[in-house]
Amino acid sequence: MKMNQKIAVTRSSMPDFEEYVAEIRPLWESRWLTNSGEKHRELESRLRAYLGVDNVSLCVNGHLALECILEAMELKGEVITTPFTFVSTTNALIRKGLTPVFCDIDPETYTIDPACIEPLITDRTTAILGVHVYGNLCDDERIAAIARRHGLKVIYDAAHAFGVEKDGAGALSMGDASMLSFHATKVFHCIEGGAAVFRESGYYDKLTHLKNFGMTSPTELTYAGGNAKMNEFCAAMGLCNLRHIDRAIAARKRAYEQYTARLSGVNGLKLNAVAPGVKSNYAYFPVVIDPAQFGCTRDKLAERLEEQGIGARKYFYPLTSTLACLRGSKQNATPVAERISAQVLCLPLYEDLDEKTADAICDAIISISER
Ligand code: T4K
Repeated sequence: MKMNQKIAVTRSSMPDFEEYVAEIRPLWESRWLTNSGEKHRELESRLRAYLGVDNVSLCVNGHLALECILEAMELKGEVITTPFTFVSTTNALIRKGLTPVFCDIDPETYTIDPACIEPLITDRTTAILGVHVYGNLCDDERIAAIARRHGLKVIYDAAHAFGVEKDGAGALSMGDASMLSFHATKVFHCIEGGAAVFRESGYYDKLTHLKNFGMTSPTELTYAGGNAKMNEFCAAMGLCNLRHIDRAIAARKRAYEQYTARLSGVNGLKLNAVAPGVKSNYAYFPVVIDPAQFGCTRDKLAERLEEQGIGARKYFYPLTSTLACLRGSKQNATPVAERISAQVLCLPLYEDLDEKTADAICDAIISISER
């Protein structure tokens, strides 16, 4: 069956139009459109309360938030990281003059495998950069223990982990710093946006200057900073979306559970598991296809779904260790990451994915597997 309308892998949540207009109306009066205005300050303070962290600094997007974090921490040398992520994570390291050292991933959570980290540590290693991919949390306890033993910093790319908690503690309480993405495709979005979250307030202050050209006052040019500030229109969108975030996550949960119920018996299809004690945000619905059992490869499944108007996406293929600028440099073997990257497919998941559409997507997958 072909869908009447193409179904994309995701679809931005939108507040009521009038609500957004009411939120931005004061900007016409104040003419204050950016540079840490009222909306920016209010969103930072509301996010601190919602996420339960003190040092949240809003940025223009998640990518630059991560670059600013690396800059604020003055990291040098090698950083142990995962190749199974959106290319932004690895690009941020390279663009800040750091060498990414790729570590394999855990076959269940798809996050950096702590058992593989220690053999990769050299005297040039300064940090570990994990990614809470799909909102699955890294094993912070084991990572923190390794970091303590070797005097390393721990940073998390938490682009997918907005609002995720483990045993009542927020994902952002992990590590020395975390980056959040508020891109239009994320569970919580500001059209474009992101944030840097720090354990230490000193880094927060520094990042606040770094994202505004490194000026500590109009006449003090302290750091060679760039421009990574969030504007007032994006902050206003964030304020609206934050009011409805619990409803958005509940709607995603419903669709997620529907997929789980319908697809859990399908041969050769491995579903993502929410770990015990974790409050998920249901950001993505990745499935891993074992072609021998499922009856066709991930690529074939993606192609057949596409023919029926279903836009599932290969998040994340290829591995970021295949980046052109890294070719020729020695790479560690990451066999689990390679396998998952070749077999994973993210199914459409968004707030207003209705029951009928989710059912039709499941029907399509089941019928492809039975062919
Ligand atoms: N780290 C990780 C682990 C990340 O996943 C990301 C971003 C980052 C870092 C960097 O954060 P940001 O700097 O972006 O804040 C998308 C997003 O652009 C990107 O933000 C996201 N990860 C990545 C996983 O996905 P594309 O190239 O797949 O997006 P695109 O344009 O194909 O959009 C996918 C679907 O989303 C569309 O088919 C329809 C829907 N969509 C898209 C847009 C742009 C909407 O509904 N509304 C929209 O405005 O990268």
